Amino acid sequence: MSTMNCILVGAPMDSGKRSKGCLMGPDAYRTAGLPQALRDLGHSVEDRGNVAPAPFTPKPHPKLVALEETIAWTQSLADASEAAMRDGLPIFLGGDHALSLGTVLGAMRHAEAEGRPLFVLWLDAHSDFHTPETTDSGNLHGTPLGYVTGRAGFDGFPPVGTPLPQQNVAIIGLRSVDAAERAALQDSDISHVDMREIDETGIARPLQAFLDRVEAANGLLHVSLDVDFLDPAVAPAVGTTVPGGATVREGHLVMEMLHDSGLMTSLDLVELNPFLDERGKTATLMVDLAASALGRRVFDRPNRAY
Ligand code: EXY
Ligand code: MN
Ligand code: MN
Ligand code: MN
Repeated sequence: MSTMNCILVGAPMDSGKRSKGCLMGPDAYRTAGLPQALRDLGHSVEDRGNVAPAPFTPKPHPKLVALEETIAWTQSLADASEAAMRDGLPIFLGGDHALSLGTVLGAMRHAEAEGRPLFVLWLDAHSDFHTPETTDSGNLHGTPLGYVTGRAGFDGFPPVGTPLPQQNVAIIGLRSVDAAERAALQDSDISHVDMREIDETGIARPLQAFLDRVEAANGLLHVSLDVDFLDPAVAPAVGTTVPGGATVREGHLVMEMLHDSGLMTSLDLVELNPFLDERGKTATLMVDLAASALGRRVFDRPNRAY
């Protein structure tokens, strides 16, 4: 990947769940030095500030948390995503994972306009494959992959148009999947890689197999990095921690392989809740991971002199 025009888009979205704090995420990434880290790698950085949701009228829903607000965010983020895709490499600063309802929809629209397929790499402890009908919690941050792959039940949301093909989605890091999602996933063509598989075979093999498919299809690649992909010991600032997550090195290996592939065309950094952080260590790790995806290395290539 050569030097890029990195476009930072703040998405202080907190409507995807009940617990609050992700609204502070965008400024935490800025404070943790993301813009300068990218400039230090030779990239140009355009910070477009924070997106606001489209106008909406709150209407309490018997089950779904902040439905109208989430729909309004989806509308505005899809537009912001499609526009940013035209101008460079968007990096969305979340905000909870419901922001991906809009960022992936915008990437889908852009990919369709380019006549290329979109692929999505979902780095997460959770599959986020619910629909508003299958979720028990009513938290819509557990539904973005259900929405973009065209599952039923998203009445009132922007129409997805041609759904993202399930075989174009890989979820890596799984260790907390609800029964309804598990049933739907097992019947799907989504590549779902759990931590047990990563324990046994390592994270590189399934990731490289997916990247090879993206390259063979001349695809665009949207990467969605949820803080809870990582082990809570190294990334505590998230409301949905699940023990047994990816190590710091597994996280960096994924990002370094993404950079080596040159395939990533947009990136979500989601679910950071600075209110739960320890002296900014999670925000700093996420910035370091983003920098690895944009080319930060100790050495350009391994030293084979040994
Ligand atoms: N599957 C659970 C639910 O739907 O409530 C937990 C979802 C957590 C979602 C976070 C963003 O990854
Ligand atoms: Mn998630
Ligand atoms: Mn998650
Ligand atoms: Mn399966």
